[in-house]
Formats: sequence, structure tokens, C-alpha cells
Amino acid sequence: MASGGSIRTAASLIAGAKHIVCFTGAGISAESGIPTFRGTSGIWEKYPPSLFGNIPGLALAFLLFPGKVRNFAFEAIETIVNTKPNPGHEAIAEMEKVGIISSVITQNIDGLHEAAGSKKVLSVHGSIYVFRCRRCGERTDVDKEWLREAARRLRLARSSRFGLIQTLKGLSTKCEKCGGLKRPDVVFFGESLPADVFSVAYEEALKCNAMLVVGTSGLVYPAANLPLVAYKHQAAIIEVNPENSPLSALAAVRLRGTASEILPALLKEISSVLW
Ligand code: BJW
Ligand code: ZN
Repeated sequence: MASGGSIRTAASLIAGAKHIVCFTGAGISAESGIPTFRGTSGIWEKYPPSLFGNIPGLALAFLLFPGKVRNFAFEAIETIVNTKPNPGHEAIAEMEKVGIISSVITQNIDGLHEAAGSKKVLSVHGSIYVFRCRRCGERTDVDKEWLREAARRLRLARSSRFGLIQTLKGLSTKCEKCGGLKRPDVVFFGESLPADVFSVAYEEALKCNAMLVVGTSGLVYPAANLPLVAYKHQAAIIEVNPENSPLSALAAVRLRGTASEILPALLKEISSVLW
């Protein structure tokens, strides 16, 4: 747990700033039960990014190990739909509600910020709750029940290529606008980030006077540039992470602890400074 002193410094930086933005990564959802990507118990220990982090890799994995692709898909969906926001997400939602922060820029696809009550969420790597037409780009929301059913069918799918294709065919829907095929609106390596969302996130990074950076290794671009943009425009960077990251070098205050320990304490401290 970070010292009270650091939390006090962070709180006074935030209380003195006009426009505050929060930037989050997988670490904020770790205490909800969603593993992070990197590290010894990260997703990539079991599903390496060379195969599971990009579309050509996934296509190859599908040919070589269709059963593993099936497991990757259903484990990801099942884990996410069965998790709830933790006190870290809740503190961020409360900070927006009481007017402390203006938006959350997240690299996560899990929808937990929205579930906690955050309204302005910029999901720069997409969302598992959105499908996108491959042809015209039209986005459609999918609900938890649909995803639960998809996970159930994937779990029961045969581990052969044919079995998996049959299951995926049964789950695929056509775009209401142009009839094109839809895919999950999540961003893999080598793919562009959603330009409309990223441009608003970039504006937020340019405008903010303080950025709260929570639970990210800061290794994936262009998202990892956002704290740098904020820093170069004189914003105070406050990092919440139990570990050091490349973004630590930018931080005016580094709060070493987990999101669900630090963020509620920080909210309490900001409230006592402001009100
Ligand atoms: C806690 C905690 C607790 C733990 N509380 N904290 C060479 C140089 C620079 C860039 C490139 C390059 N070669 C290629 C690129 C571009 C590439 C990139 O950045 N690669 C780098 C890895 C080198 N980027 C892209 O490809 C992006 N697109 C793009 O650039 O488009 C232009 C382009 C087009 C065509 C060709 C080339 C470029 C797209 C990036 C998409 C990222 N997608 C993923 C998911 C992949 C799917 C999958 O495998 O499931 O998004 S990757 C993964 O990393 C995921 C995350 O959103 C992202 C960031 O990870 P995050 O959130 O930081 O998590 P972790 O696990 O890394 O860290 C967790 C942190 O939490 C740690 O610090 C812990 O300490 C901490 N923590 N518990 C608080 N309780
Ligand atoms: Zn379409």
C-alpha cells in the first residue's frame, strides 16, 4: 500500500487540476478476476501473442490447434461475462459522478467501467460487447445473455476445425445495414484502433491537466502515447500500479499498490481536500 503522504500529494494535484482524465489497462480488472496479459499468470503464458494476439496468428492457430482457439475464445468470453466491477472501477465511476474526472480512456474490452457506472468511457481497443461489420464498419451492441450463449456453444463445440466452423457459423450474424459479416469489435496487433474513439481520447490527453494512469504496462502503442501526450502538455501524471512501468518515469506521483486499495483511498482524500 502506498504511503498516505503520496496519496495526499496525488489528491492535491488532482484537486488543483481543472480537467482530469483516467487511463486504464488490464491491471484495474485483475481484482475482478480477469487476468492481465503480461506477467507469470498473464493470459499470454497460456495463449502466446504471436498466435493469439493477431489475426494472421489466429488463422494459423486455427489450422494447427483448433481446440486451443476454441478454448481461448470461450475462456475469454466466459471470464468477462462472469465478472463484476471492483472497488477500483467503482471509485473511478464515483470520481466522474462528482465531477472530479471527465472521462475514462481504457484499453480494456471488458465493459467493467460502464458496469460500475462510468458514462464517458473511451474504449480504444474496442469492446467484447460490440460487433462490427467487416464491410461497412457499422457497430452493433451485443448483450451479456448473447455472449453467455456464445461461450456455452463454444465450450460444447467439437475441437476439430469442422466442429468449430459449424459453431461459428451458427453464431455469425449479418449486418442489418449492408448484409456484410460481423466480427467482435476488439483490436488485435497490426489492426487500427477505432479512429473516432481514439481521436476523442487524444483530445482528452491534450486537454487534461492531470492524468490518472491505472494498471497498465504502457507497452502497447498508440495507446501508450496518450500519457506521453498529456505529460508533454504539462499534465501531472499519477500512476497507480503495484509495479514499475515505462510510464513511471513520467509520473509526478507513483502510488504503489493495487487499484482497489489505492483508488477508494485516493477518492476519499480528494474529497477531503475539495469539500
Ligand atoms: C495492477 C494490478 C492491480 C496488476 N492494480 N495494477 C514496435 C514498436 C512500437 C510499436 C509497434 C512495434 N511493432 C508493432 C507495433 C504496434 C503495436 C504495438 O504497440 N506493439 C508493441 C507490443 C511493441 N500496436 C498495434 O499493433 C496496435 N495497432 C496499431 O499500431 O495500428 C497501426 C498499425 C497498423 C498496421 C500495422 C502496424 C501498425 C494495436 C494494438 C492492439 C492491442 N491489443 C491487445 C489485445 C490482443 C488480443 C489478445 O491477445 O487477447 O490489447 S494486446 C494487450 O495489450 C491488450 C491490452 O489492451 C494491451 C495493453 O496491455 P495492458 O492493459 O497494459 O496490460 P498488461 O498485462 O500489459 O499490464 C498490466 C499492468 O497492470 C501491469 O503493469 C501490472 O503491474 C499492473 N497490475 N495487477 C493495478 N491489481
Ligand atoms: Zn455493414
